[in-house]
Amino acid sequence: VLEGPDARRALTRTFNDLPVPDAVLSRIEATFGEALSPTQVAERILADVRERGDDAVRDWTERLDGTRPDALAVSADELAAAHVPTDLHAAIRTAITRVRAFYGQQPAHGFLNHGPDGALGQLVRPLGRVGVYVPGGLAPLISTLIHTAVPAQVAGVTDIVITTPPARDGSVHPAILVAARELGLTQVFRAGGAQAIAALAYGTASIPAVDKIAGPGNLFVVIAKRLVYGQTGIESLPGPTETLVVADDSADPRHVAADLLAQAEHNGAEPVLVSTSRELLLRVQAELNGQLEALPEPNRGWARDSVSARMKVVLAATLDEALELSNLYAPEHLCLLTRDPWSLLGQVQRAGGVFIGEYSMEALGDYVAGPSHVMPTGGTARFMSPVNVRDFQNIISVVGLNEGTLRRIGPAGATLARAEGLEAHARAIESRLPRDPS
Ligand code: HSO
Ligand code: ZN
Repeated sequence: VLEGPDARRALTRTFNDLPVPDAVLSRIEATFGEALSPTQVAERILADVRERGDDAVRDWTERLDGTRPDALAVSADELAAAHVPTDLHAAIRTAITRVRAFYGQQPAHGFLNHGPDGALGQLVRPLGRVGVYVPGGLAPLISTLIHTAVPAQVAGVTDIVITTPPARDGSVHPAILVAARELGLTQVFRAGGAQAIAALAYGTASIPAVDKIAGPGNLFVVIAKRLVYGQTGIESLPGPTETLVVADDSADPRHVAADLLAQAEHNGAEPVLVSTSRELLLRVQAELNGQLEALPEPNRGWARDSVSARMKVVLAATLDEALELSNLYAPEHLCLLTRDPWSLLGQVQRAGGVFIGEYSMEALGDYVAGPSHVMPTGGTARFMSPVNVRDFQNIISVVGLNEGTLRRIGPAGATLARAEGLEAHARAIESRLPRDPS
């Protein structure tokens, strides 16, 4: 149990110290025959796909995902034939409807004000082509497709390309295909990891280059997204998930443990518990062990790995300190399980999402609450936001002034230009100002 300065130190982090599990390092060594860093691996894959296109994507998919897809594109027949049980199909529709309704409320319009000065404003335009990365390593993240593509569609983007790693038999999970169909999306490609990011950034014969890549992924996906930024846009750098629960003595230890475990079952997750009650911490520990044992495999193994390798438990002196520590950590998810959680909202400064009270568990947010579950991780909530409509639009500034305004503000512009030593700028302004009569 961490306290005071120790807690502060343990919760201080930057994106650059993204945890690299030992298992990842040994897998790299086994695959490449040398000890490369994850960044070196991503760089190699990016360069290869840039040079050799589809063949490189196929080679890396074979090497890393254990299947060699002849056709990278999922065919129209395959898409049409995908089938899931009725309740799952209905749940997919519920999620789409809820996320669409949520983003429909995001103010995302421009303005253009015609006044005495002429016109000034901002045009808002949807991006041209967007790539959505859908993770599929341990679990086919159907909901991630919905939570990334819907805000793009609400923004007005019509050209959306999906990439997702194929299963070992080369297939894409039928639920992902059904979700794509429900969203009206037809471009689905079998590619994961850095090779998918490379294809979306540079384009290959099969996979078109996009203007922006969105969606979460494993360490290699996140690193690759950062490396291709500039070639193409990225919405943020969402990596392994993390949840910070703030709980006081009123919290039900069963709920606290359940919420921590729910996220712990994600690969590489980091559960953090901050409480003002030492007794609660102990009770949650006991609950956590019990609930962990009751989970089926392989989930138990995944969750146990997150809990034993990365979980942090903090005793805070007050709820104020708990919130201060949370803001320092800038969690992807902040869950408030306290007597009066609403009273803490004003103190929340840095988080991807805040989940208030016992009926708003983060797991519900992962699926059907409304806001996208693609939220900033790794401390990037200090400067990034959850996926939203604005990520899929650009703003164009509009300047349409009239002569009177030019006369009024032109001299100031020319003066600033000369102060910068930029004479041609000054003359361009003055060329349309009346000449000084003297
Ligand atoms: N909690 C994950 C997203 C997710 N959970 C998808 C279930 N499916 C990262 O926010
Ligand atoms: Zn989740």
